[in-house]
Amino acid sequence: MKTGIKIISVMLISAITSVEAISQQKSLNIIPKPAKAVIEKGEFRLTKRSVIVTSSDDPEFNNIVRPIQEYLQNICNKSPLTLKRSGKPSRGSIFLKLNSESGIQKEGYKLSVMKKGVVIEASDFAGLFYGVQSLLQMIPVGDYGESAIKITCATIEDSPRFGWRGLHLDVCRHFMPKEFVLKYIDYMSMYKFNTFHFHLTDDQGWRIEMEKYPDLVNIGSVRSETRIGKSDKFDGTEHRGYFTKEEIREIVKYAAERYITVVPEIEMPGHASAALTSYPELGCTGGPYKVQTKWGVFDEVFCAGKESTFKFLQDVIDEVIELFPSKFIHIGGDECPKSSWKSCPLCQQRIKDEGLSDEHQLQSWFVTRMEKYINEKGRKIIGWDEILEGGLAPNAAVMSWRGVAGGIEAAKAGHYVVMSPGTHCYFDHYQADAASQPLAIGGFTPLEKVYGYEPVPEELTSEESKYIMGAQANVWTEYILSPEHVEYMVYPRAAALSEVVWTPNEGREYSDFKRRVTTHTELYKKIGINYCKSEFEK
Ligand code: TNX
Repeated sequence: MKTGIKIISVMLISAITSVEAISQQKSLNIIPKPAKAVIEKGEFRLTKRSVIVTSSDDPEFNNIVRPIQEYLQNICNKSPLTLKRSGKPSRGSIFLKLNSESGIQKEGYKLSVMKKGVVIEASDFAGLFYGVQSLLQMIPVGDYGESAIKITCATIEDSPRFGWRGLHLDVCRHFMPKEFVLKYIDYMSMYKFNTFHFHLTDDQGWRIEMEKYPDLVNIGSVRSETRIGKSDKFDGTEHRGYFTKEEIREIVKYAAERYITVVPEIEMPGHASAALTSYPELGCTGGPYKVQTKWGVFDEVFCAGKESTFKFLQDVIDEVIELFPSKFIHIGGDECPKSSWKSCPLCQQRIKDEGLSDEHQLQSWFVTRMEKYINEKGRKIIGWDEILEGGLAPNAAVMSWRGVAGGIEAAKAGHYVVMSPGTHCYFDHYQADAASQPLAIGGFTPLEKVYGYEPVPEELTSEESKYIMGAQANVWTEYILSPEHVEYMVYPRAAALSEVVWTPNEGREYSDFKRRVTTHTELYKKIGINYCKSEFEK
């Protein structure tokens, strides 16, 4: 009797295991999860006879073909496929079809994996690029050599929920080399992020070369030492680094080839110590200032009373606009203490002359003046939610970081918003029990919390919700000293956020995501992304 039960239970367990194995195999494991996906019977076999065919000879197809070839070579250990430009689909081919009449939404795609071949169709190149990302994620990670790659047949119709799917990187607190920035952008594109917010200036370092103001990097990109962790000690070691214009151009081009817009952030009026150290005459007291060696908020800010401040900032913006084709220029606007303006005769005079009531309005006047200049150049400004204080500049978009209240207020007033609340979108926060983690700034934002984020606040009507452009995660590097550490803080949380900003809510479920992201850790290992393993060791 006992043996009988044992046999039945063994049979049951093995039956469960084999069903699991099949469903595991049959699951597409795509992140972010596509809006619609149907698994079909059979599989497509990618062999060395397979070819890539493009629907025209437009050179932009290079951006679409390149990731396929690189993935096959570097991840699957296969030779590149033959490329036929401007052909028709043939048996066994991957056909890339650009069709502006397809009715497929911007950045969307239709992917059909059939036994006889693969077709990816889109109405723009970004859509084709995302179709390719999905296809590549359907290849089980492995070393294929001479064997065929089998891809489960499926039909996918997909397009993003939001137009702003962002990740940010602070290269001021700790400088990150160009090679890493490129890698960061490349991995973003795998998860269909389309906006890279590049935080380039802050109290602890100015990181972008400006021709008119060479001291911004000669002086402003160097700090004498850095506070060690949260201790009272300093490391006694100089920290320096900046991007030349040439490097910036390379980054912008590399990102564009992956359908990612680089939004530069030039901080004003606060977080300006590095700029003021380089050009002390731009501060209220004239200095001396120093490139800060610890973290926090500093009283030294750009003087709002001097015309030379605006001449300087406009010159900087001219050079920035020339480098970055983005529609938005981020002007910071956060954490600007008002004490130096309070005791500055020129700032007080400005308040009087402009009929302003206080220093908050002076900040608003400052930002509005810069906005006008930037608008005249055909661009828009976006700033942290402090730019709401004292009145929002007329065309400004708001990045809501101190919770969601700023985002709600701005959307209700008809301004565009990017949601990035500290509660869910700060990847400098802990992602697991602090005792098990490298030192972080604080907070607690584990994978499931990120996954559970809803960028459209309940307080908004459907009309107002249209102003929510999307969401992004911020990666501040006060306590993140190296590229490896950045990756550790970002992965796997970026995978969770990618689904928040891409997938319709109805299709999202954490346990299903968790299963898929677990399969992605194989990919992380293979490509060498340093990720946090805490969630996978439970
Ligand atoms: C607040 S978010 C800041 C940054 C810090 C960050 C640390 C924002 C607009 N300002 O300067 O690095 O907190 O989490």
